[in-house]
Amino acid sequence: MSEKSSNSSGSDEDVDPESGQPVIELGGVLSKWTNYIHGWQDRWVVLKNNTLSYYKSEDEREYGCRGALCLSKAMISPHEFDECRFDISVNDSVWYLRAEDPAHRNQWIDSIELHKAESGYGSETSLRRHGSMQSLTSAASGFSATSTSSFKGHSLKEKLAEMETFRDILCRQVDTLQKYFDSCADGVSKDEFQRDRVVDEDEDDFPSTTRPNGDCLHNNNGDCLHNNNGSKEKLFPPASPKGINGIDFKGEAITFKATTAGILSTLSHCIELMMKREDSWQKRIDKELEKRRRVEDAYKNAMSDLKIKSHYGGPDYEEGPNSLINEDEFFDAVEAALDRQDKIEEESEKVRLPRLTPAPPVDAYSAIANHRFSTGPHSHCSSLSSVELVSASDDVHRFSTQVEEMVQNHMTYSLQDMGGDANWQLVVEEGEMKVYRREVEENGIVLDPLKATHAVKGVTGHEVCHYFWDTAVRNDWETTIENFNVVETLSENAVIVYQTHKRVWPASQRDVLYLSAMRKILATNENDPDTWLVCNFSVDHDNAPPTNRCVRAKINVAMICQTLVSPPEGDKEISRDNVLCKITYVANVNPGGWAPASVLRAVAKREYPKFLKRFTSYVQEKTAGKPILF
Ligand code: 9N3
Repeated sequence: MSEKSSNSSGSDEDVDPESGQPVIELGGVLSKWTNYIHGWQDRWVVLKNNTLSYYKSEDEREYGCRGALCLSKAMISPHEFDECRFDISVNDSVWYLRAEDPAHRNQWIDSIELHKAESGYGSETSLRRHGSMQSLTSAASGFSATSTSSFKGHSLKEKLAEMETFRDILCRQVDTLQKYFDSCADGVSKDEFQRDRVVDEDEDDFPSTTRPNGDCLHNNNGDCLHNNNGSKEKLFPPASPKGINGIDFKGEAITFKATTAGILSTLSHCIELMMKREDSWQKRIDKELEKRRRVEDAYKNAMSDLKIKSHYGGPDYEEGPNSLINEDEFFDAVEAALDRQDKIEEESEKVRLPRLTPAPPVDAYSAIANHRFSTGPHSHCSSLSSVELVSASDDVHRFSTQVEEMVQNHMTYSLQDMGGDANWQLVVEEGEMKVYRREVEENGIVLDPLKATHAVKGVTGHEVCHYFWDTAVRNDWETTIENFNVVETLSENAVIVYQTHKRVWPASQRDVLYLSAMRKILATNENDPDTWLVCNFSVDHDNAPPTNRCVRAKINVAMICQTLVSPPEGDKEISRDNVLCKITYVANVNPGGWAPASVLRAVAKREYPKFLKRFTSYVQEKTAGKPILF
């Protein structure tokens, strides 16, 4: 579609006879207004020899030009609104031209102006070789043939420009007509009226083109062929000044002009309004789009939340190496679960009847007298019968050696003062209770050994150990267990227990299978107190339920107690006011599984002190007002 033509300087075809310089010819396609019927038509326009001429197409140049304008007195006016348009007028003749785009229009205007200056007044040689002429030559290659349809309805502005063109044309028509009528009325000769006019042979209404010889072509009747209407008929017969058939043509024309001007201003007003509306709609669309984007984001988030929630309780959202919950979420969830458990506990505590207080001990004295040798819990202590617990030899079973070893270890190591050992850190201190731990991890599993010391008034070590060991009262103080059962009773002071801990979601549920033995260790030195202890340590057992639902935790726990008796005043009997139980509680728990370290540590820090307080208070409560069991 794009066409160009130029005789570059140096071509020997055309040489300026005056300067001897080659003549530059520029050509390109422009849309040219023809008439109402044919509208804008692509034409091959040539700029040469101070003349702008046009041809139907480049190929049809040989058939001669359809019109030409001498540029000497030509006025070039870029259109006010239509950026592609420019008009060239010489006297009353106007060509309405349209370039492909504003850039091309400007190039055309520039080169026509330059060409004018060059051929008219300028120093030709300098201008001829002017860079811009060269660049125009190449720019001309970009002048493309623009079809009429491409201008249709592109934008409201363009429509307005077209309307304006219509109006210009109409006005000129009116002027022409008026002149015609005026001349008819004044009896002015047709020749005079048409003096500058040349017939434009093509379909174009405008312009009437100046011919080099200034002649006007006439038909056989002597009328000017050109009538501005495209029809080559005789227009009107000469008429009176009042107009043909009494019509006031002048008045009509004025009205016509005014009307069309009104139409234009109304249209431009409409455009303004429409543009404003377009702006506001655009803003609304932008807003809506932004809203939509936000809603879509929210929707996406909600969906993924829902996905997570719908999987909660599923394997991906609980404890495990591939858990989708991060440590913080895990932590929060565990805290929340423990809080819930505490609350439930509190509620059930409120409705629970006061614990049944068994009958007071039968023989408090003998208990005190005998405590060094053989002590059995009093009848009030539990359903268990009195047990002789002097030495391990009285209590033989297949785990005896293991128990003995555990007991010895606890006696040797667990009772050791950890003062000065920087590895032990005090985590909680509340009254007499001090809780320490040593941070130990093995393969990412927290094994932190725990050690707590406590001094509990009014109770003995025997009592403390009894309540800690006796499964019959386990549910009275133990709040972390969901279920337990004695798998085997090894002897009167040794049992194998299987227990499931309450699940602390999202951590997996734990169970423990352990041997629980109670022992009294006589002091070697008469001034030292005897030691009562319970040790709970994990063992295997054939009757134990399989670990299917739970993660098996391993424990090695000891409750080690020594009773301090202060001498009673005067000849008073020893009362509970005179006894104090020194407790050393050690716990080594391997929780197994994959629970995050921070979570386990937080649980330990929270649960151990809670257990110690609750348990020791329970023992105090249980023994209060009862004979002392030494
Ligand atoms: C922990 C159990 C678990 C976790 C125990 C077991 C535990 C401790 C004390 C037994 O003194 S006992 O022998 C009294 C008898 O019941 C004894 C403590 C830590 C986390 C505090 C180390 C397993 C339950 C659990 C807790 C948290 N599972 C997952 C997260």
